[in-house]
Amino acid sequence: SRIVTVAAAQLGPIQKAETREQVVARMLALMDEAKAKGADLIVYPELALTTFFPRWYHEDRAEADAWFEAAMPNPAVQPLFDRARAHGMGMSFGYAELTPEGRHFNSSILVDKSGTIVGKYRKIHLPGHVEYDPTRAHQHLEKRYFEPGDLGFPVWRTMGGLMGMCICNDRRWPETYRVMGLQGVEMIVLGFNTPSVNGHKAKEGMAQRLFHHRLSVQAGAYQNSCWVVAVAKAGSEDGHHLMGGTLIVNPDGEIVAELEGEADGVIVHACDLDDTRFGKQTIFDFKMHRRIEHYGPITGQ
Ligand code: CDT
Repeated sequence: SRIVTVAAAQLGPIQKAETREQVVARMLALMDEAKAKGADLIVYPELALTTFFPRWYHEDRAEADAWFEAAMPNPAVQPLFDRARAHGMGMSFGYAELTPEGRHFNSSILVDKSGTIVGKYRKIHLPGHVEYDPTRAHQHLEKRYFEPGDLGFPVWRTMGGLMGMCICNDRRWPETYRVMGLQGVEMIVLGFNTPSVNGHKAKEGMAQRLFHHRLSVQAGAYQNSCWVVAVAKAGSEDGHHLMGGTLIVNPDGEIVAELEGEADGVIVHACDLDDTRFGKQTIFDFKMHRRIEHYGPITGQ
């Protein structure tokens, strides 16, 4: 067996006025709790360091740069890197990335147990819209503030396995998992910020949103025979509610751990990466069973 003991570290709400330093203090407390529970990898949500700022409209986009990190690590997050290394723990979290060339991405990183950034992912499926939309119950301006990721869906051999990342809306797209599945991915980690109501569709409430969330990650895990660790930022941010639903799914698509509630908290599970073997060698042996001659329309051919 090859065990990765993973902690899914949900963050409760982060208000607009909260600083990086305040959030990092909360993340450190979760990291210590994860360590006490035996974790060797901790996973935090999408845009973990700030409120979910794409709900706020800045007419002048440059103003929104205050939500972005121009360097990673930087002094505000250095304590996370130091503590994780001291604990001998890997880590993944999401943040808004501002590159030296002035490009903007919704990104996440994978940090190994020595504190080295071994992987970076830039969110590919950006939901929402570019301009202020008065017909919506709330704004979702990811398409205004970020460009689509340009790094594809790589996987990394680290911490004893083949690891991949995606972010929030990506989890609803089967292609996300399959591109990593084709590279043999054994564990996918992802963070999300999902408003508990649909800004367009009044009838889609939290129960249905939680259902679609579980459906997506359970299907992705099963159909690619991999572990999926999905971590929420949850609760009411300045009156805007985000659903919870932090959970860990095994390669059979079963939920093995799920966090109750919408506050800061961790769930820990010992994931055996060898449990991915059976599915990958049988029904989802892609080399043996895929019929790509019929898949052209998926890639626009
Ligand atoms: N952060 C993020 O991608 N949230 C989306 C909300 C979809 S509604 C615009 C999600 O897929 O959960």
